[in-house]
Amino acid sequence: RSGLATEVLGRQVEVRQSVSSTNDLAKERARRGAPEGLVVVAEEQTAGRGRLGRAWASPPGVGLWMSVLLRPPLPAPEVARLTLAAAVAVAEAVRAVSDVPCGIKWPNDVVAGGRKLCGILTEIEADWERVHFVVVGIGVNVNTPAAAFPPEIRESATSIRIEQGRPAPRAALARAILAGLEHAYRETLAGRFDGVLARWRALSVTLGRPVRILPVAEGQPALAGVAEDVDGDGALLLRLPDGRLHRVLAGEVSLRPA
Ligand code: BT5
Repeated sequence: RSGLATEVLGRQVEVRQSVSSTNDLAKERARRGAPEGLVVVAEEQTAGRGRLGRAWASPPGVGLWMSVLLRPPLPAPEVARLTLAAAVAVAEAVRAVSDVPCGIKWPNDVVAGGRKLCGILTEIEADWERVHFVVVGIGVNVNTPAAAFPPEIRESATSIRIEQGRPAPRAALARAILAGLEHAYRETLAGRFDGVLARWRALSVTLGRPVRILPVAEGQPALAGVAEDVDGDGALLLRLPDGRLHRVLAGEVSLRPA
């Protein structure tokens, strides 16, 4: 258990040198009946994934590439709450183990100085009756030097080490994230997601700002407005210029500053 301050998350931990994706390994374990709380961590991912098939750069030895298996008794639409809970856990953990004043960019990024420090990929396996399992994948650039990022993200990505000018302990960060996520998970299951949402709002760098929504699928409108709030399903409420409130679901869009 190596000093974990959690009861459920991390009661089984699988540490790997190199995997394709910790989310894929966690899903494989889940399908074979692995218990809730399984954590998969790898030094390196050779095919780390973001949303919508995007690649996640996961160089060896410098990042925290981690997946958490949950079996939440929640209806599928409420599973998005766990992504917000994870973002809160990461942002608070980064603030606890470093001097980096990070914030949350809706829906799933933790950012510092406008650059991406962490991405979260929540994957769900469910049928029409129930949610079988959820894998929350968390990627944090902890000690990544700028040169280790692929050229195409060198301007948009950052690490704790780049931001504070010295490295941060990966194990302590992982423990803090798991403790925070376990707490937020309990609160969510106990019907107290409001408290998690309040912390999400306090850490948000999106709310109150003008944003543009870029469509990621054919036929979606491009929209501009002011990010007014998020709702209990994690959807962004966008105030349009004509005064209407438009609800935007994560996964459907890409967000840019206006
Ligand atoms: C995400 O997707 O931000 C979710 C990333 C989740 C990664 C974790 S690591 C553990 C687990 N196992 C996995 O295979 N995945 C999870 P999205 O919002 O789609 O953002 C992806 C975009 O972020 C890419 O298209 C790049 O522009 C950028 N990007 C890629 N690698 C990055 C990095 N290391 N740091 C910052 N930005 C990155």
